[in-house]
Amino acid sequence: MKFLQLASLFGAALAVPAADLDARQTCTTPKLRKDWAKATTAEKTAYLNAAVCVTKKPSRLGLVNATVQDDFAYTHAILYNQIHNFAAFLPWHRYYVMVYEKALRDCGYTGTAMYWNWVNDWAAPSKAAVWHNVTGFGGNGVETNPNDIRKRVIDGPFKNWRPQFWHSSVQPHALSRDWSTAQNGDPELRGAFYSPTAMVPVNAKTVFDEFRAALEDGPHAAVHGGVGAADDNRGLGDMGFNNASPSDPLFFLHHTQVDRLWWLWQQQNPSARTMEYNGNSPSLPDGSNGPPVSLNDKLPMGGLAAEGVVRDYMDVKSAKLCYKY
Ligand SMILES: [Cu+2]
Repeated sequence: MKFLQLASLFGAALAVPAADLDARQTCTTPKLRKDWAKATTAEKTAYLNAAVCVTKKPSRLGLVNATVQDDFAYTHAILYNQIHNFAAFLPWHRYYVMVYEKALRDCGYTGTAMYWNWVNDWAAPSKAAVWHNVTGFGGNGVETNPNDIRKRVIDGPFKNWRPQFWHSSVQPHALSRDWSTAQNGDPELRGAFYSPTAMVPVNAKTVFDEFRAALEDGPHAAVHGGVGAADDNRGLGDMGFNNASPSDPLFFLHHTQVDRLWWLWQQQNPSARTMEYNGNSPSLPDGSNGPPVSLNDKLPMGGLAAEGVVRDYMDVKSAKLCYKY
């Protein structure tokens, strides 16, 4: 704004038109990220075509027999302890989803990341639009190989997709999902853990790192486990308790929703919360608390993209992000 005032004062004396500077340095037209359930068939098809393309393009990191999708899973797996269970979880995954959105664009997509609003689907998550076999990501996995405990996804656009990584090791396998079933008191796909009622105490947190912990450990973990692991101890699907969970393209709809919930929390008090960042870094090897986090902390992205700085990924309308929900 200050610049525009100067521009009007000095008028023609300026060498660079104000509009050009705005486009480079600020976010003037944030792109809207949509709810998968409300997107049109054409929008879903465009997204899925690009997402399939990402699972077919050769690795840019030079990983053997791997694709760009594997690059994402690998990067998430090797950085795992630097990006989970403390404050960086939220800005790191915000940046990471943006890098994936760029990968979709490299595959011809012109839209934005989309989200699975699982809060709306909590009562019957298996009926969610994201599982559709044509306009979604395919459904639950089934046992197709008695020698493999994983359950293979056999419908939808990713039925032939073979991720390279399982946890942090090379272990080529068919994309797998193993929805938790409504048994033994465990609700279908763990829906009760991300119902509107379950979200109340999460959204009521008033300190950033308490909100982050409640969101990460509660609904975020429930969706990973609900989609990817009927058995917590083994993890039978890619989305389950698996460092390489981004092998399932659905990961990015899940994490865009996590990102949106953070944004909604920030919007409850934007002036205080947009740049609110606190808590401790991971514990040190001797077991003592890590140092307090800072907005100047780095966000490593492996070879996927340039290293980021937390402060650039706090505000969705920052120059590096520029989107809205
Ligand atoms: Cu993660």
